[in-house]
Amino acid sequence: MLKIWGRLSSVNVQKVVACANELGIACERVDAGGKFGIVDTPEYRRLNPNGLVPVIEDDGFVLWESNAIVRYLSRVRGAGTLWPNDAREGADADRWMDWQTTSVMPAMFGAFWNLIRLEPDKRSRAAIDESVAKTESLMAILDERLADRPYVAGARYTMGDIPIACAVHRWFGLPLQRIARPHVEAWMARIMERPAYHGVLTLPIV
Ligand SMILES: N[C@@H](CCC(=O)N[C@@H](CS)C(=O)NCC(=O)O)C(=O)O
Repeated sequence: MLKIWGRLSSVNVQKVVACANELGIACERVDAGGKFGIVDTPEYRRLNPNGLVPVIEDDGFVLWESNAIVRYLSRVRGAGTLWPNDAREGADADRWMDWQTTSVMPAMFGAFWNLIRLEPDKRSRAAIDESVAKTESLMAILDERLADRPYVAGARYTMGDIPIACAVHRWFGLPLQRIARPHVEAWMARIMERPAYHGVLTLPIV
């Protein structure tokens, strides 16, 4: 059975669990990271020398990096569904996955960290403002993308939607004023209708 290491409060773990759920893969999840610890033990470091979550074990195959895991599960279990068989559709899905990791998460980090993880007296207003400005400019790009298609790679829900959906869920959950993004909001409503996200993106942001 697929084993997933990682706490569900992690956006990167959320991606993997939503992907496994979507594909109907039976799995066992072990809470690790954050208050659960484990990630600094020698046993865990043998699985992931970075000491981060998530990690999967699939019949002896160990893999870390959340988007690589989403791609792997999609490729082996979701060919033609989550994993597009068409090269251009696949590249398109890939593009939004990379964009989530390399653009959206770094932009959003300051707002998330200051508003959720730090005590009020430790927060930096400047860091929050800078993070919000950067994230809003990225949300404008996503909103435009979703203006004339239901999912990021086109007409179908693919692996490309998973990481950015988990990131946008976090963005929408931050206690701050956001610019209305009607197309992103409509897409997110479609995402949240999928049973794969129930119990995953329905938890409080901590
Ligand atoms: N690029 C990595 C990042 C993994 C990462 O930063 N994980 C965070 C949680 S989102 C983590 O393990 N933090 C330490 C902890 O939870 O103890 C991935 O996408 O898997």
